[in-house]
Amino acid sequence: VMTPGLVDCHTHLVFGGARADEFEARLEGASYEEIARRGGGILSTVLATREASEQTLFNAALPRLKALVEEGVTTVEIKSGYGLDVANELKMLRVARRLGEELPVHVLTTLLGAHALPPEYENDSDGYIELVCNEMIPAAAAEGLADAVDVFCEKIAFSVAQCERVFKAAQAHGLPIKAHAEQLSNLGGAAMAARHCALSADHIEYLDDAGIAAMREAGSVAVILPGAFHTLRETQQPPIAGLREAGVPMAVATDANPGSSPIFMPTLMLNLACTLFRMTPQEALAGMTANGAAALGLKGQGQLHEGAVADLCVWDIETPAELAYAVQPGRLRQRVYQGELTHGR
Ligand code: DI6
Ligand code: FE
Repeated sequence: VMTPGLVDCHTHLVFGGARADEFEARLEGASYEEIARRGGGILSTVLATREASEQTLFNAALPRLKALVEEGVTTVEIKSGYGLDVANELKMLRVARRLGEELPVHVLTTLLGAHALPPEYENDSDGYIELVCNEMIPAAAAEGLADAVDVFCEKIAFSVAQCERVFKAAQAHGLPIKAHAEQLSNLGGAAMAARHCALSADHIEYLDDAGIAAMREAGSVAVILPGAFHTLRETQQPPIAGLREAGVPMAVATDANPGSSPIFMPTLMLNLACTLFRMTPQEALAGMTANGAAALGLKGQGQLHEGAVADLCVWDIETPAELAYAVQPGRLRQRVYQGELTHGR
């Protein structure tokens, strides 16, 4: 079976440290939210990422990206969001750009400065949002380091109003926007993002009908992230049937990150999207090809047709549905990137 090269449109592949301790704490009953509130979670990765040199971060991220590439990914998005100051956010984005120069994969970078509140801004989240808007976004734009800007709109992160400020600053610098929204609660972040013509709203387990309507209207892609749902043992399902009925395009991505989705296996996400959320294997595959591309502003890519970009995978399977059906690494027979054979013969 030949498919377009896989598009993983949502990852946090660049980070310092690891969070197995937090995994254990959650198994003993602590929630993701509780761990974040006591200074663990994203903030523990921030400390490790700030301490790491650019080279250390690059060396750590390279095998993660290799794992994706060896499973057929030809386009990947990599977010910052563990630096949370200008220098460290730019450092992360530089590492992401370098990764794309090192391996045969198209890397798009996303500035996620508004991911969590750094300790030095405790009790001053508006002050931090000003830093993101007035310094971080302009610096990333000036150096050409960001292809998009993302936010984490959540009670443990930033409010809808704060995220809206970030979006306005991004758009003033000509950068497209996207949002982590409705992951742990329904704040209306996805609808607000849609009103600003966001490329995508991601996670969206708690998305309501008004959010679906706003996304349909704006043409925003719904990025479904079953790895985080699985890892955090969540129970609130994203509204797949409603999205399907409304015709909102659905993407599927790994959300590969050290906390909520330490999973670096794209085809497993196809399987989880089907088993956990009852997406069809065809929807899941479209989610990691054409709709993943659309979530990155690459409309028309991630497709097989004459004249399309020659990013292709040939798999040792008999039908496309098998890609989602079996959890089985090693089925990629050939990988073609920009017309060049990069795997197999
Ligand atoms: N939601 C996520 O799933 C990632 N970021 C976010 O806002 C998780 C990041 C982490 O836990 O390190
Ligand atoms: Fe994420």
